[in-house]
Amino acid sequence: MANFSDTIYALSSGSLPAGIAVVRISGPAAETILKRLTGKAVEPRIARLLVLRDEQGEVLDQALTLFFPEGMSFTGEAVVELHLHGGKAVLRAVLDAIAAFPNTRLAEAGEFTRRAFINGRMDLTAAEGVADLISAETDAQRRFALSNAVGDQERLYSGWREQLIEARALIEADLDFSDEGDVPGSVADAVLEQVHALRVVVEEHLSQTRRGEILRDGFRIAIVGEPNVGKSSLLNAIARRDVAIVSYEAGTTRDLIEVALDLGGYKVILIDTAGLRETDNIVERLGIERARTAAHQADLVLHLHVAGTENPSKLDVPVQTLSVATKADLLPDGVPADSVALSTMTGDGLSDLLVEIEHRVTEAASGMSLLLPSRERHVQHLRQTHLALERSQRTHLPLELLAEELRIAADHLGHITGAIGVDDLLDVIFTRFCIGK
Ligand SMILES: Nc1nc2c(ncn2[C@@H]2O[C@H](COP(=O)(O)OP(=O)(O)OP(=O)(O)O)[C@@H](O)[C@H]2O)c(=O)[nH]1
Ligand SMILES: [Mg+2]
Repeated sequence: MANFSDTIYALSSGSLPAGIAVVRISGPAAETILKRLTGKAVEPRIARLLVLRDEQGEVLDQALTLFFPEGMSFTGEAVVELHLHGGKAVLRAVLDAIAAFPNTRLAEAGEFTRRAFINGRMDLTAAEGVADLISAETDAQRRFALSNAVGDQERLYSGWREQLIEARALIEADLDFSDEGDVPGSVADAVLEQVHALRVVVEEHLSQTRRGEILRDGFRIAIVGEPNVGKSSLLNAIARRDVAIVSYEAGTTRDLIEVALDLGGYKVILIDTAGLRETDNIVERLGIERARTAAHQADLVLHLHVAGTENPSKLDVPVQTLSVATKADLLPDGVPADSVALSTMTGDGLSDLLVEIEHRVTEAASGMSLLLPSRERHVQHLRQTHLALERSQRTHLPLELLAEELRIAADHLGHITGAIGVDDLLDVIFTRFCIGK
C-alpha cells in the first residue's frame, strides 16, 4: 500500500443545508482525530452516536461516527465517516476542528478514489465507473456505470490480458528450447489459434462501441426539415418547456439547441436545428451547416414536413430517418394512417411519436450484456490491441515478432485497467471527480 503521510478530509455528501452531511476523513491520522473529537475509544465498523468537541472542549455537534481500519475501507487507508447535522455552520465548525490536527488538509477532487486506485482497491475502469455512477441520471446509465464500478469491465480486460501474457510465455519458452529437439512450430500453432479467437472477441466487443456511448452519453436525435415546419415547436412540446424560440418567421432557429430527456430509462438528446434552405444570410448558412452535421452524427433523424405537403428534398444522411408530418390540425380530413403525424398545437400524435422513438432507442441500446467499451480512452487502446493481434497473425511471422505483438496487445489492455503506465493519466481522470469523492 502506498504510504500517504497526510490525512485528507472533505464533505462527501451533497450541498447544504440538508438532513445530514457526511464528512469523510482518510489517512494515518483518521483514527486519532475520531478519538480526540469524541473522547471515546474507537471501535471498527460500529456506528456510534457521539458528541463531537474541539480541542477546547466546545461542543460542535452530535454525530453518527464510523471507523474503517486500514485495508477495510473505500480508500484502503484508515477512514472515518462523520454523519453530521447538515447545516453549513455545523460543517464549518467540524472541518475547522479537523484542520487543527497536524498533517491534515482538504481533499482534492477525486482524491479519495485516487487513493483507492493507488492502494489497489479498484482498477481504473472501476474508478471511472464510480465517476459515471455519481453523474448517472437515467436507469440505463446507472446500470452500466454500476457494472463497471463493481469491476465487470476490469475482469473482462484483465482476463484477455492474462491470456495474452500466457500465450507470450509459451512462445518465449518455445524460442528458448527450440534447439532441444522439440517439434518446432506446434506451440506457435496452438497460440495462433487462441490469439485468433481472442481477436474475434475483441472485434465483436469493439463493434458494440456505439451502444456503450448511447448508454453512457445518450441517444442523439436531430430534428431537421425546412424552415417553419415546426421543429422548435416539437422540441418544446417534447421537453415540455419553452427551450427554443418559436415564430412564424422562417429561419428563426440558427444554433443547435440540445435537450436531454429520460425516455424509457435511456438518456436521449433531442437536437433542434436551423431550417434547411438556400440562403444568402451568412449566419443562417452557418446554422444550416451545423444542422447537416448534427443530422450526420445523430442516431436518429426526425425529418419534418408540414402534413399535406410533399415531403420535400431528400435528406442524404447515413442515419436512420423517421419522416414526421407536422401541423396535422390544419388538415381537414386527418392524416393518412401509415405515416407519423402530429400537431404540437393540439398534442395529437405526440405520444405515438414518443413510443416510436422509445422503440428505436431500445433497439439501439439494449442488449444481452453490459460489457461494452465505456469511453473513448478504452476504445483507443482496444483498437491498438486489435491491430497488434491482427499483425501477430501475419503468415510466416518470426516467433520473436509474434511475441512482441502479443506484448503490445497485452500492454494496451493493461493501460485500460491501469495495471501499467498510467501516472500521467491519473490527473486527467481523477480531477474530473467532485471534491469528496
Ligand atoms: N397550426 C399549427 N401551427 C404550428 C404547429 N407547430 C408549429 N406551428 C407554427 O409554425 C410556425 C413555425 O414554428 P417553429 O416551431 O418556429 O418552426 P421551425 O421549424 O423551428 O422554424 P425555423 O426555426 O424557422 O426553421 C410558428 O408560427 C408555430 O406557431 C402546429 O402543430 N399546428
Ligand atoms: Mg426553429
